[in-house]
Amino acid sequence: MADYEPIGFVVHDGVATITLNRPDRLNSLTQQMTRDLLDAIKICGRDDGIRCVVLTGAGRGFCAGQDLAEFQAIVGPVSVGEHLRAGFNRIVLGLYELEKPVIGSLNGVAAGAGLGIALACDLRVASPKASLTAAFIGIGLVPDSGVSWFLHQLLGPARAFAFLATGERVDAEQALLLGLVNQVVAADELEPATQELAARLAHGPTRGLGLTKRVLHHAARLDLAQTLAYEAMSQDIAFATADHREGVAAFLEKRPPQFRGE
Ligand code: LHQ
Repeated sequence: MADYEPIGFVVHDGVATITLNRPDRLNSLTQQMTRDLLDAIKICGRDDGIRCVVLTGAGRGFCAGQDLAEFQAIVGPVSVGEHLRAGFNRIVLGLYELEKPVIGSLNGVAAGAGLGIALACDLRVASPKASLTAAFIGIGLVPDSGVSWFLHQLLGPARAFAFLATGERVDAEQALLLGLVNQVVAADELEPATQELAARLAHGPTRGLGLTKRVLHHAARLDLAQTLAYEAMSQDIAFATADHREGVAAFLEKRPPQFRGE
């Protein structure tokens, strides 16, 4: 397996844990990190042994978005749009489209593109030390990395605009109230609570979970009739899995199911 320096990548018992690892810069993203993160996401997609992905940050930040110092040095030959298309857009879509559950374990601040990456995860567990800010407006930019899309979905247009226009930094409890995170746990509980949730998901019916993710994504942009059709089509696929048969057998035999992700 590749040796990731600016990011950690550990696989244990079906759970891949990716750790953004530039703590002195709040894990702001360099080109190297972006490439390594894309590699790690690709491995997570291809390896059937990985059944849940955890994304977290080392130190006191989750991810402060683009490394602004590095960007000063690289912008010019490469436009901002090209930079986004080649990097952050692929990270965000990669996480979103991964047909496995992805947990964002928010240890600290998520800002700018780092917020986009956090919101591209399916679930967010936060420490009280976590905070969320769009940050773009602070440097005169518009939201990128999917932040406008996710906030529109999670907050609705008015609250999304307020959050984006003010660059407000919300703490974990506010984020919970707003529905931006699923759960807040004590700082020293973040890792065990995240890994416990990840282990549960990694022992789940992986195809069913991946399809559930896909069905929800389609429901966000289809009308009811189209969603019903898409659900029915997806159910044909889920119905044909070994995990479905195991789930029914376990129910009838009154025992816990042993899902194998098949
Ligand atoms: C950083 C960063 C950082 C470098 C903290 N870069 N050093 C797309 C395309 C093109 C261009 C631009 O970007 C994008 C997408 C984006 O992501 S745009 C948004 C970029 N991110 C930001 O604007 C956030 C900048 N950071 C901040 O506003 C604050 O650092 C936050 C609110 C995240 C955290 O504040 P504090 O907790 O007070 O920490 P701090 O500011 O003291 O940061 C700690 C260190 O990390 C500090 O360095 P120092 O040498 O003074 O200890 C910061 O300079 C460094 N750092 N973010 N993005």
